[in-house]
Amino acid sequence: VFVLVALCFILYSKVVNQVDVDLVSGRPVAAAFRHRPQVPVPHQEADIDNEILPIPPATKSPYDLSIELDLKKQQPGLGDNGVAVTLTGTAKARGDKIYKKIALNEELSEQLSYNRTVGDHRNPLCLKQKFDSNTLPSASVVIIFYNEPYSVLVRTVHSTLNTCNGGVLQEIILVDDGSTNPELGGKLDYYIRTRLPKGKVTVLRLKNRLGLIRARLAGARIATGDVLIFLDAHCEGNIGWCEPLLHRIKESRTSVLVPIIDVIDASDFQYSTNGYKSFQVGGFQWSGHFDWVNVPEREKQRQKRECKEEREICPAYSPTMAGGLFAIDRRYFWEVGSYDEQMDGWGGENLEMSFRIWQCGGTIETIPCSRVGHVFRDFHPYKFPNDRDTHGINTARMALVWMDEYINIFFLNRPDLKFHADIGDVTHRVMLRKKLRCKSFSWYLENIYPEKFVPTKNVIAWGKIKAAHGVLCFDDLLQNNEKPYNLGLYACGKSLQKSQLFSLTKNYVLRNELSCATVQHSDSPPFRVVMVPCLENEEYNEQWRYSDQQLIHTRTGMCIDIRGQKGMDDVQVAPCDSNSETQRWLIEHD
Ligand code: UD2
Ligand code: MN
Repeated sequence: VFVLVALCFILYSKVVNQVDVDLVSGRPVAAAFRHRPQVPVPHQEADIDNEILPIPPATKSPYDLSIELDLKKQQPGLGDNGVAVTLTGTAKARGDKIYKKIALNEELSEQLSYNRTVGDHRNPLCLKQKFDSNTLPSASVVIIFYNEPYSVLVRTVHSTLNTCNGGVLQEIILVDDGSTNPELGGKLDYYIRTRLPKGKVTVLRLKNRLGLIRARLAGARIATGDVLIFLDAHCEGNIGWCEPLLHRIKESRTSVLVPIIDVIDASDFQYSTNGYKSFQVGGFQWSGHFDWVNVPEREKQRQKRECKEEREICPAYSPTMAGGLFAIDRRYFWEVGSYDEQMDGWGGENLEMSFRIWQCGGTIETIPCSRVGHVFRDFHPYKFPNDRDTHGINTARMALVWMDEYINIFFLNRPDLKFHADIGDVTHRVMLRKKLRCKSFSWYLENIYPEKFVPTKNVIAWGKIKAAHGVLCFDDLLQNNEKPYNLGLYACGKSLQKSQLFSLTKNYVLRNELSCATVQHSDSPPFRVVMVPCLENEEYNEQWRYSDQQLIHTRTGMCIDIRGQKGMDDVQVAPCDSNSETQRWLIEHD
């Protein structure tokens, strides 16, 4: 028996230790895949600086096979310049299937080269800017991930090495927020060790999932660069996107910067922009959600004064930021309170940081010569810790610290959060606000975001609008505010609720947060009241008067009348009649 075992062993080690050298790469090839055709890693551009280092050990790791299969699957040139790619046949079916599961076409991602290009979408004026990397601060790029598709994450790393490369990149820190996907473990480590420039990329593994806020904090703690640049794990940059950020921070260390965030389509990976001249900045809704808004006219004027003929590429003040992609001076990040480490999971940290930066003396700016694409997904491919609404809870923490009396408008929009048990204590953040001597939320609204509509400010009347005759109130019937919808009527709530919150402003506009009341153009009745997205300049919206309890539409001269109403969403105007009971309306606070 002993002889037999020994014989087997010798035979086995002969097979395993047999080492050949691959003719293409000069690297050792294990016997198991000696006969596979070797696929060189697609090298598309001369200036890619993450050259492939030879694999040092003679014995191959099982990861090599997997990595080589990955590379074999990639099609050089596919999706280059950020063009859309459509799969066909069985690949398409696989892509569609995984898309339904994780809101991203992982099949296609696996076919795109890690080094695919996305095109240069910058304003041509940017090309005139020259930066001397020797005098710029250095950057630590922090990329956090939780169960992201492996190929997408690796592409984000390659893209960063390729496009943030002018000598300013100190390091890339990947923070694994307790991922359970095995590919993101040993294989990722091995890939980094054997295929990427030495010492550039580090992985920090968190034992447990801590949520994206604490994951970013963990990354920031070990970073050594002058500037922290945070990225989501599914981003691809345009050439030279780091330098303009670093340059601006050198000029102004309390400026927190965001690139223009372009869209990488989650199903065909097309990189798309709104053209190089127009981009949006960050706003917010009273429900505590981030939204995109056009650069306000006021800000365009400021850019013109500040940057003259270069106004198109002038840093644009942004009332808030989306949260995932930004650059901040590393020391300033800590000085200004980093993050609220009691925020769990996902969400809310972006508005918290936005309000804090502005209220405590910093600025948030969009840097037009810095462009990075981000894969926007239709839903989260992951569950939230304990299935909690971490966005809501985190946002309530934010509101308690930063929004002063305006928190009432927030709770009006989110009554579910008012007494939520999981919000916890915010004393240490309130102390921080005191210590930094930060300004009030009303200062922020007046000076940084005067365009933001406040339902209780500069209004003639606001609150529930109730039919004097009956029990019904104006109600948006929970319509999507991005599109026009018919104004509705619904039983008045006991207390004021968001759907019944309306204002008649000093500009005589009848509105809620995002929509303004108009009357449908028509030759004959019914003349319906339609809510349309408000125009940026409030004065340009249609006007209404409130007099003797009547609501009179200026353009048609008619009054809102409950008489002809056929359904819940059928509020109409009719010729004014001062004796008519059905034309009388009571506004809660007038
Ligand atoms: C946006 C931000 C995102 C974050 C979020 C609010 C952009 C483009 N994205 O949502 O960065 O500010 O708003 O919180 O501005 N992740 C973890 N642990 C978790 C959950 C997520 O590490 O428990 C990672 C995830 O893998 C990703 C990043 O955090 O790399 C952001 O998550 P997302 O991409 O799902 O968020 P997104 O873009 O919808
Ligand atoms: Mn994201």
